[in-house]
Amino acid sequence: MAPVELNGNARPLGATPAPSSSSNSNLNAAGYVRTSNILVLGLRRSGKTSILEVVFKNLSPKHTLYIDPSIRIQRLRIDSAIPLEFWDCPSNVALPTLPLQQFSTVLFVIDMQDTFSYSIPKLIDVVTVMYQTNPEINIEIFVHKADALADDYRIETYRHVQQRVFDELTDTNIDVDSLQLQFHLTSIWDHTILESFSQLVQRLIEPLPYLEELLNVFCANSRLLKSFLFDSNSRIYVATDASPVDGNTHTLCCDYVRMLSDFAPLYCKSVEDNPKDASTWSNSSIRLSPDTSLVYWQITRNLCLVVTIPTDVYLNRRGLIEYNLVFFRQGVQEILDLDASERSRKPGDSTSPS
Ligand SMILES: Nc1nc2c(ncn2[C@@H]2O[C@H](COP(=O)(O)OP(=O)(O)O)[C@@H](O)[C@H]2O)c(=O)[nH]1
Ligand SMILES: [Mg+2]
Repeated sequence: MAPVELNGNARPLGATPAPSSSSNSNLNAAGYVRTSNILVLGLRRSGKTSILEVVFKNLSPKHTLYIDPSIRIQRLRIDSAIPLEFWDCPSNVALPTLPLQQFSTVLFVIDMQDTFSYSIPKLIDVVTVMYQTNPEINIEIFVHKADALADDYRIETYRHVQQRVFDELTDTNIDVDSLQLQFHLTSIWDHTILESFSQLVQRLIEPLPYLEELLNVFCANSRLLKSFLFDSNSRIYVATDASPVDGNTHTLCCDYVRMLSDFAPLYCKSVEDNPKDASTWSNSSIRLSPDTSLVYWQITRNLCLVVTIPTDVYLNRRGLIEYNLVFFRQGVQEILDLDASERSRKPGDSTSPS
């Protein structure tokens, strides 16, 4: 069986460049899984713990006022499309005491309300040390608490921070052109934090091009307007199709996932017992306007797909779309299984996954 395009041509989703699969459901049995470790740094009170609590523990932003200052490193393990581990460090952590070669990303948080006289020199020190350890490390700079500044001043300050960081980096012996450095303007009070985290996590997902290609084919075959593959708990999107991300659509999709996740436990029983039985997975749709609908499908235990679609297409072709969805879900599962089996191989183990 092959998925069907709504314009009539059958086109197997399997024709995407997805790698062949090893469907191994017991990957952790050997006790080894390579996680992607993210070092979270910044000055005291810059907002590090708040960010992690809001994104991964669904803490309401207003409750971050009561978070105690971190006095020791707190490790937060997240099982999303890939296993992640965040190391939330107090501001006085000594970098040489950490296993620096284990980190694939540094997330550095700068408080926008700050004078930057301490935060930027500290950032430059961190980048210098991390670059010496691993020149390919991803440096993600969250210029944070954007909500606290007025619109005009916010953009000006954001540019000023970027300029100062680049100026100071050119005075070091780092090859700035080869540095994997990204700036994000963030606030826990809006969806910028989710958008920025999505970009951070996507850079760590090795099979991302395959997931994106699956989404592109699914969108084209099913006449979807926009699609996001979300991590259901955090509402980070782990992949999206090639069409541009519009902030309003993203916000709408995030809110929909949040609303459904909040209500789901009241009405449905857990699918943990039989995670591969698609008949028990949830789905939901809502008509946003006469012309556009929003549709949600659970894809795996942790992932869900949220799409915008012309309402008439959804009403008239729902059967075909859900037929295509079967292949999409299968493709996603195969890609994740393969990635998981790669991650369960010990370093230096040359045997290919079975
Ligand atoms: N206005 C505003 N305040 C924030 C934001 N993020 C965190 N905060 C506040 O910053 C303070 C310090 O946060 P905390 O997470 O403890 O900082 P940490 O020391 O870097 O872990 C708290 O009072 C938070 O409410 C934000 O996006 N906007
Ligand atoms: Mg903290």
